[in-house]
Amino acid sequence: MATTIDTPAPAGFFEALEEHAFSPGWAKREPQMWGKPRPKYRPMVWRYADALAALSKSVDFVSTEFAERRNLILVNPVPGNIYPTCRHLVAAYQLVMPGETARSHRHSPNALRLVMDASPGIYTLVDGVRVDMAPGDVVLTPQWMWHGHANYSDQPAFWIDFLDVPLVQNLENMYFEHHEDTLQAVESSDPESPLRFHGAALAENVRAQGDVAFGQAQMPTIGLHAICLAAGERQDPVARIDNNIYAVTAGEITVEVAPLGTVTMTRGDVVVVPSWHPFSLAGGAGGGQVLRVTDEPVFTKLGFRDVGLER
Ligand code: GTQ
Ligand code: FE2
Repeated sequence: MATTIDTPAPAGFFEALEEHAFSPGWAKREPQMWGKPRPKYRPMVWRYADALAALSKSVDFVSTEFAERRNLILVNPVPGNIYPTCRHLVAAYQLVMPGETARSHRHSPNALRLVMDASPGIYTLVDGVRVDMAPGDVVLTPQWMWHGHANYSDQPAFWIDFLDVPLVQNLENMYFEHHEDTLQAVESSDPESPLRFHGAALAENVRAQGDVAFGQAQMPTIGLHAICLAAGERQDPVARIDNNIYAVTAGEITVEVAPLGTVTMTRGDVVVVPSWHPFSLAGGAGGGQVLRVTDEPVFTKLGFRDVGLER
């Protein structure tokens, strides 16, 4: 074993280092490497009913004319955090009232929404193309595509947004701009847009296959899976390298994860399981379906998924 002989630093040595923006690597204020992952974020469940109630109240004093979006961000409840749902992703519940539009903009982050409640006449306008939204649909707005929303139905529209904003912020690549027209003009309509995944088709495919991955061609950083679990069917517990947000799309799903314990979730409820937390999902009474939104593609593309720790 190597031995080191430590002698005191000359007077003023550390102060002089600081002047040159140096810090001694042998005496760090806090360690920067550790033996096992230390997940910063924690598991959390959000209830659709709570979001519906709060968003419905907010209508009295928040209009989409002034707010960029009428949305409630699912902020991971670790001390000091004010935005991310987990390290690389953020989720939000959004409400657009009948007759309202949410103005067109574009940004470097990728985004998608999972439609919870919508009637005919509700659509997202993507680069001037009208893409209709029905309950259960997933509509993608990949990076830098213009997008705005319109509700020309007689019912409120609720959906859940997912974006890779925290990843993009970590990459120092966040930028955003408004469209010169408040809502971009509709140039055409494409109900079968490749950016739209119909809820009905997803539900049917997933009943047959259990797990259906989709949207990978359009979204480089966000993985999407429709997952179906029969009553009592339980996934093996795993601790994943990636971060996962699950939103229940039908039926009942239970999630088991410390420190939450076993939690039963129904349509519109969301759970985040940040990386390295062992967890398992199971079908509740009557079974259920979930949308899994994950940053797994980031780890895969960068080569971090299959090296290192035994997991
Ligand atoms: O609908 O374009 O929840 O840009 C957050 C940022 C929704 C959106 C959010 C957004 C949007
Ligand atoms: Fe947006």
